[in-house]
Amino acid sequence: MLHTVGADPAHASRSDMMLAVAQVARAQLSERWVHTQREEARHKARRVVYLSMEFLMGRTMSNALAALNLTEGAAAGALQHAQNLEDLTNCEPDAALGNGGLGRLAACFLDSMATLGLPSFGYGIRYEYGMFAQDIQNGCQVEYPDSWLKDGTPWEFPRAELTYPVRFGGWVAHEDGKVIWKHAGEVAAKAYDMVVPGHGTHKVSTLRLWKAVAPDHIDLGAFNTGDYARAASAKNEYENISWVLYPNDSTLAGRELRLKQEYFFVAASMQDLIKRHLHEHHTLDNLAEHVAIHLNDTHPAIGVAELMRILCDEHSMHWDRAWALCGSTFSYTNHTLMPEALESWPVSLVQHVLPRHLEIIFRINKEFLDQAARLCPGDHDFLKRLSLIDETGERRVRMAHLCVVGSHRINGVSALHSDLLVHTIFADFAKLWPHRFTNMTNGVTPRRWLAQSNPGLSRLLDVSLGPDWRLDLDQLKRLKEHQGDAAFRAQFRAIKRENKVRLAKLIQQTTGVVVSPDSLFDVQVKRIHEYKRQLLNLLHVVTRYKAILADPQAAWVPRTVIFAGKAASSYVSAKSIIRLIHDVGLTINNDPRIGDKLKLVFIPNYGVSLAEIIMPGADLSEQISTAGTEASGTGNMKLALNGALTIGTDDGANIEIRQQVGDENIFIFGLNTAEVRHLRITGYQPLNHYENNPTLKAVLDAIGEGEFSPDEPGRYSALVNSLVWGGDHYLLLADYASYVATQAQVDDLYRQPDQWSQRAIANVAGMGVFSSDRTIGEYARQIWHVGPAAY
Ligand code: T68
Repeated sequence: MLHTVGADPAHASRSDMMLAVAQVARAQLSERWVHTQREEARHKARRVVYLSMEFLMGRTMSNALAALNLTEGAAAGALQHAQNLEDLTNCEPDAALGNGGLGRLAACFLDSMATLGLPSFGYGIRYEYGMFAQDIQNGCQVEYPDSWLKDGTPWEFPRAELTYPVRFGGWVAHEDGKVIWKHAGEVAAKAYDMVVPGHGTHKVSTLRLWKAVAPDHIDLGAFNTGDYARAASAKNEYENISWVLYPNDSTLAGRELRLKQEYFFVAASMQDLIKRHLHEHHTLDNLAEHVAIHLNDTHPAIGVAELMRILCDEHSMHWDRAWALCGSTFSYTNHTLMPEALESWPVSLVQHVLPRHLEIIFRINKEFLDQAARLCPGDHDFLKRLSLIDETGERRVRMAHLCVVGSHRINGVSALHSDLLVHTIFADFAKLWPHRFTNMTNGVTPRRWLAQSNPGLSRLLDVSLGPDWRLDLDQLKRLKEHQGDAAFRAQFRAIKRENKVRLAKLIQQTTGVVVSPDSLFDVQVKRIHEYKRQLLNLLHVVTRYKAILADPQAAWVPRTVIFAGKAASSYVSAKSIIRLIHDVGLTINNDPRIGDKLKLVFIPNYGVSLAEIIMPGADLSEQISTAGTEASGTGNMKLALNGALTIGTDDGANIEIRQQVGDENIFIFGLNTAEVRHLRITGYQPLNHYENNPTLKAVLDAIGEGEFSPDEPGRYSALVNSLVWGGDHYLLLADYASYVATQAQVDDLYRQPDQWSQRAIANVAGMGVFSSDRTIGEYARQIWHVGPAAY
């Protein structure tokens, strides 16, 4: 406290205490880190480089203490100062450098890479402002900047010596066979490292984040003349590149600044990895033998062109050789089939920002299309579909195509998703290169999502199975032996209840609504998006509300329906859904005829740390996307791992969860992917469902005519019309009846607490394969060919 925080221990504040504990962990991690780096360099280890625009890390403290085996020591230390460790860890802001699933997956993967001892580097952007903070005012989402760095963070290591220039714009000179990019502007990328501690090992990996800094000379001129305002604005123009995370999940943000962000972090990371490689190997000829570069979605796709530029223009490598090297270095994960999320950049914009890269992309495309034409001569439609350039309308570069031609492996994130990839958006490529396409089903780290978030269940597992499940989640299978033990089930139930009490407190603090921990906690937490169908959930809530009013004496199973999630700031219908949840909640929660039978709450500002409280307290996990739209889902895994039962569609990883837990331990409803496709082809008529199902009609009319918004009766007419008259793109009305009927089965089971616990335990027992250690093991063996370092 005295030496590192500079505070008097006798008068230390809570955040002083937090910083002091962090410094102890930081010092120990530093030692491990330096050792890991030294050994990896000495052994010239083959490394994975994971390029991602997003890393949704959450807090670091508890995870660091657990990795160092310091949790108990820290708790005892805190107690000496009349503090408890939980209050200290709560002082740390989340590092929310991501939108949702994709960013959190990257964070779970870092944890597993370190834990498995894989020599690995994550590279991303050190956003000054992460995912916006969500506030709710009069039921509406309001966004606030997330200034997570305002008080500094004890977890980063600025690397002043690691600064690389990143260039933009200008034009390209071709002089005597040499190519010279006469760039127009340059910004410096400065490295800030975050430690990624492994568990059960002393290995520590690195997350290296880049901050954009104006080059020194920029403001000198203005500064010297005393024009400080101009100096500041010139500086800002450069530094805004790493200023803020784009808060769009699953939609393309086609802005120049976004393209610059993508190139900025890729260019810096490439220079860094090439410098390291040259230092260890003195040639780039063997780059592919020592580095595997992974593209987390298409956001770092420009890396393919950048590596070609470095090899050919800067190191005079022959094009064909460079291209072969590229292909064996890169691999790519696709996270979505949604057309609005598929990145494509106008050719004119790429020309303006990255003129040399555009030339390279054109050449890659030409050679690729020549090759394809030799295989399928005369099939112009085929070539048009394959092209890296979309020529319909304004010409655009298709970034996913660049990734596919530039990678030796391309994977989806669940069995269904990977299968759809090769039958839909990548069908033509799969014809050319079937062996390139594979599946890597997602996983989540059991350290954060069970050991850290659910101490009660962790203790029970330790007693029943021993502590090894943290590093070998398949151990959970052995819970089956305990499922038949009534005393064990009672303990399991007691733990769930404690977690629900904790969640109920959080609900009261954040929403003011008092909910009963004895009610069924029905949870849907994820980004708000039409394809995820929060609105279908809400249709069920309103259905139930009306049914309770119609028959108040029936034996209703009390329910608390819990939502949380952010809507992209510009996504009007998603914001309208948030408001509707609040309006309906206001009506139901204040209706004295309803009491505890039904409550509806929306917990604001969903993020990693809130999720750590919500997941352990859930009974029912809502995974109700239209079949074929949710690539995988990872919240589904976290909830089941914490003993929630899933009600879900035949979509994404739900299908594999069902295979693991068995049909009797999951509630699957609605149309499957083939049925969705068939219905769409044959002509879906939502109006028929509206007219033929009086319950559904009453619910939609109530919402559409203003029963929940009497001050503004037309508030939700557009939302309802988009279902009944607007085509109901995500087929809510088609799945409604099946969903409501399945919810009744959920009630029936919940009436038998012991039966319910048995099935909840079966869910935990089946979650072994959904550890990100399994996922990363597969990537390492099958795609990256990287093994744990043996030192
Ligand atoms: C998610 N994708 C998938 N995208 O929706 C989810 N998009 O099914 C899957 O489990 C998860 O990835 C991990 O594989 C996303 O989260 C984005 O966040 C995103 C961000 C920027 C632009 C487009």
